[in-house]
Amino acid sequence: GPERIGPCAYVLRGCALSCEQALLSAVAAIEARAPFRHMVTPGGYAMSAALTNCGALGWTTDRRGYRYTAVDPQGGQPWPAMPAVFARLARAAAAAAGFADFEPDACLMNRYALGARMSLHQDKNEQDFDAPIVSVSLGMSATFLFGGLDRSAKAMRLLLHHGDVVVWGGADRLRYHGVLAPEGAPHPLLGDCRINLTLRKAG
Ligand code: MD3
Ligand code: FE
Repeated sequence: GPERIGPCAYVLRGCALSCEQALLSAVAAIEARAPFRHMVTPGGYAMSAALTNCGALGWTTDRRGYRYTAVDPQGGQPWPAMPAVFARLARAAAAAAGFADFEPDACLMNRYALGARMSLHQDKNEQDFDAPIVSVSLGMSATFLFGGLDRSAKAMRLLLHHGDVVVWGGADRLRYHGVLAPEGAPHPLLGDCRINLTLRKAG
C-alpha cells in the first residue's frame, strides 16, 4: 500500500508496473508529435533534462519566464491530448493517497539522460495549490530530494525506481524538491535514461 513520506505525501511502489506497456506506447506517440527538447530558463541556462507535454496545458520556459501554454511553442500546435492511461493512473494513485476526483489537465514529461538532473525548486506556476501532483517514474532509478518550505531546510532522499508513483498535496504541495541524475543499471525497456511524468491541475 501507500508509504507515507510527509504529512500529505505518499509513494506507491510499483503502482505503474501493471500498465507500463501502455504508458511507454503513449510516451512514444506523444514524442513523435511533440519531441523532447531542452528549454532555456529565465536565467539563460539550458535545462539538463529534456521535456515535452501532453494535455490541455503544457509547462514551458524561455528567457521571458515559466508558464503554462495550450500550444507547443515549437511548432505552434496544441500539445498532444492526455492519454486515458495517464489520467486513469493519476486518478487512481491520487485516490489511494486520499485525494478524491483528481482530474489532471497537464502532464509535464521530463527525460533525464545520464548526468541530467533538476535542482531544488518549488512548483508554483499552477492556479490551484489544493489539487495534488502525481509523479510517475519510468526507466532508470534516481534519487529524489524532498526538502522543506524554505530552500535551506535539509532535504530527505528517496530512491525512485521504474513504476514508482508519488503523490504530493496539501501541506507538502509547496515543498522544495529536486532530482539527482539517473543511477544504477540501464533499464531493459528505456535504456540509459529516466522519464518522469508529472500530472497536475494547472488551469
Ligand atoms: C514535491 N520533476 O518537473 S516530479 C518538475 O523527477 C519536477 O522530473 C521531478 O519536479 C522529476 O517540476 C520530480 C515530483 C514532484 C513534483 C511536484 C512536487 C515532487 C514534488 C511538489 C511538491 C513537492
Ligand atoms: Fe517540480
